[in-house]
Amino acid sequence: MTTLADYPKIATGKVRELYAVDEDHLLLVTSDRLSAYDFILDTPIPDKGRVLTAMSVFWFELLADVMPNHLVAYDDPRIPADVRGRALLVRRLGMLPVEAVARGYLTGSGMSDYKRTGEVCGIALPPGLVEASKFPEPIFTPASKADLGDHDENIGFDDVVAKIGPERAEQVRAATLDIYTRGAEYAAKQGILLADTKFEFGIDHDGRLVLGDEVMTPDSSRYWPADGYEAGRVQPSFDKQYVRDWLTSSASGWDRASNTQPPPLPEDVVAATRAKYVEAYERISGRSLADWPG
Ligand code: Q0Q
Repeated sequence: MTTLADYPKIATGKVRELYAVDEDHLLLVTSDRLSAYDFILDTPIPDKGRVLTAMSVFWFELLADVMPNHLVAYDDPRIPADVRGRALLVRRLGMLPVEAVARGYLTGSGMSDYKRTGEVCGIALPPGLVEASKFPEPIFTPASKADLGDHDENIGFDDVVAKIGPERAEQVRAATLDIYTRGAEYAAKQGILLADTKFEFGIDHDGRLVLGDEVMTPDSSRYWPADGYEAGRVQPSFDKQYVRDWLTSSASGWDRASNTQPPPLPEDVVAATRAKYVEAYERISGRSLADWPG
């Protein structure tokens, strides 16, 4: 019987781990951990790992006709029972050293760069944009891969060319914008705005560009409710708002400025947050989480 201990751990993220299965395969495991205000919270969100794994599989399957991906299996004897449903067996790729970010709206580090320079990643934007302004067209805003705990640094297209060459850079930009556009249009029909997202690409043995990592999940993307969307203010997070509101309320006793570990979450906040993850998956995919392994 296969267990996780059989596989060497080769990478650790904030909420995910990566294990080596064999020469050609890896196991990408997503935990129930939630990150807020740059802290990994003490309280897990039950089924978050399963929902985000099921979400990536939904997008891999929907996009398979336009973009090769690294998914081999999500229910396979090589996947240990204790992580089944929140683990993906994937092909080992030569990962490109670029965070391939697409943005449909102005927010976060994009807004910070815009305020400072009128640009994001060297792309000049029209004057007068405000928080959460929707761009006329999505923009490719790559970032360099930061170490665990650091924020990625926005870079220009020329920096991407310097890292991976002009042809690959063009290919990554085109794929990033195409996949994001498809995902954002699909999600918008279900009342969820994908404001931005981060992809990771790799190269397979045949030299093909392959979509890796997780895909358009609430951890790799900003999910906003379409209901109530209004440019000019910070939008609520579809999935993380209950946690953010409780942590910054007097009820938590936590001071964000203290830079101390946030307190454990109350059960009602955990339950409401779990429900939002399940809702996002079921609304976008049209599938029931009950039908997902684990
Ligand atoms: C690979 N990561 C991410 C990561 C820490 C995940 C390397 N198919 C692949 C993949 C994928 N996906 C990777 N390497 C080779 N082939 C993915 C950023 C980092 C924990 C989980 N790092």
